[in-house]
This record gives sequence, C-alpha cells and structure tokens, in this order.
Amino acid sequence: MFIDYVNIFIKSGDGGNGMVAFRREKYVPDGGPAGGDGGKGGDIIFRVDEGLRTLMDFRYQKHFKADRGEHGRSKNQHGKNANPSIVLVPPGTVVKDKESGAVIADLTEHNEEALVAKGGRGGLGNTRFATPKNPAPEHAENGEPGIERELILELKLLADVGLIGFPSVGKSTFLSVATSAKPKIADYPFTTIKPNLGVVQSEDGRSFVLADLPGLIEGAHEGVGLGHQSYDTLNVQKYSFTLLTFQV
Ligand SMILES: Nc1nc2c(ncn2[C@@H]2O[C@H](COP(=O)(O)OP(=O)(O)OP(=O)(O)O)[C@@H](O)[C@H]2O)c(=O)[nH]1
Ligand SMILES: [Mg+2]
Repeated sequence: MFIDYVNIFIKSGDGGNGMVAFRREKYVPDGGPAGGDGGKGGDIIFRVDEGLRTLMDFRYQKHFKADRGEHGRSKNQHGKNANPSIVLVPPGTVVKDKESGAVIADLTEHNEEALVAKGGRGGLGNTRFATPKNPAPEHAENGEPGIERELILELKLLADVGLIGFPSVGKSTFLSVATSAKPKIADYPFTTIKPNLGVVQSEDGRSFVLADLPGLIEGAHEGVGLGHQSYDTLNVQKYSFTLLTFQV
C-alpha cells in the first residue's frame, strides 16, 4: 500500500490565568476577593473531510496552534474558553506521536473526530482560595499550559482510478508519466507484482489517486499469472472505482 507521510507540530491553547481582585464598592469596606477564573485553552481536534484525498496541504502548513483561554477578570467574571482548532484531514489518516511512535488516532469516516491535544485548564481566581482563616487571599493560579507535540500523519491511500491490462502494455509507464511515482518498468511480463499508487495533480489544484496494478491474464480468478488477490487490497468492493483498460 502506498503511504504518504508528513510531520506536523501542534500546540493546544494555554489556559487563561486566574485573577487576583477584590470587591471595591462604595459603602462596603473590605469587600472580599472577586478574581474570576481563567478560561480553558483551545483543543486541537482532527476531523475527517472526505473531500480531501492527500496530505499535500500539510507540506505548506505544518504548525497548528489553538488560542489561549481568556484571563479571569474582576467582579468574579470568568475568562472565556477558547474555541477548538479544527484541522481537516483526508479519510485514511493515521495520526502518530513522533516521539513514542504510538498511534493516537486512525481516522476513516467522514466527520470522524479525534482530540489530539487538550487545551490547558484555566487557572482559579483568588475567590476560590478564600477560607475562614484567609478570607482575602492575594494569590490566584496561572492557567495550565497547552500541550505541544510533534505528530506524524500517515495516509493510507485509496485509489480513485485503477489501471488494468495485460502484462507489459505500459501501465507502470503511464503511472510514471502521470504522477511522481517511480514504479519498476521492464519489457518482461509481470514486472509489477504489487499495486503502485501515485497522485495525479491537475492544473486547477485538484488531485486524485491513480493505481498501477499487476497485469491480468485470462484465468486470473483461478490463480493464473499473479491471480487477482492484489486487487482485493484496494478495497474495490467498498469504494467506487474507475477502471482504465489497456490493450496492445
Ligand atoms: N513502444 C512503446 N513501448 C512502451 C510504451 N509504454 C511502455 N512501453 C514499454 O513497454 C514495456 C512494459 O512497460 P510497463 O510500463 O512495465 O508495462 P506494465 O503494463 O506495467 O507491465 P506489467 O507490470 O508487467 O503488467 C517497457 O519496456 C516500456 O518501456 C509505449 O507507449 N510505446
Ligand atoms: Mg507494471
């Protein structure tokens, strides 16, 4: 299976700091603490968009950062939580932690989501630290920092178009010209023994995945030649598939 890789960097939002404040009202002396809590930092969420087919966009944008939560304010006003940052990925994207290699998410279905970095918790305002012994605390908490991670995105490509034909008719040659893939090309039959995939880029920025498949000969369903097992790896039944047939 053809796999596309990219390395990206993410940072979820820092939590907002808690506030140290005291009530100051005209006729109320020693009004007591009134510092609000900080808001939560933004999460980083990956979401599948079935309109995307490649990891191409991540070649240009590799850093994703969510906003920080607002700081707490006086009069016990809480800072606002930051909105999550949504990163759109194509179906078939596997997200791994660069450091440990652990798989964080395997995203396949349209709109499927994975929380890859939680935003930092907001810090508590000084109101929260008031006790009978210390009714006017002078301290508040800082927000928790966001999480920084380096991730690897791997895309298990599913083909949109398959090249099917007898051995040595030029299927691999076609793939090598239409895409940047470098399949083995030779003038003997069954040069290609496993599917090769490449991405065809059109001038208007669209793209699709092209599969070069092993040659087929009569009786393939009975195992003649290389048989047709390799075609099963392309999920032909599950995904609609365009076939270009080649003949000499
Ligand atoms: N004359 C001519 N030769 C070609 C053309 N395209 C490919 N070839 C040659 O035909 C031979 C087979 O090409 P491949 O691209 O390996 O053919 P294939 O269909 O992938 O073959 P298998 O993988 O064995 O099924 C190579 O020697 C190519 O250089 C063409 O348009 N004209
Ligand atoms: Mg070939």
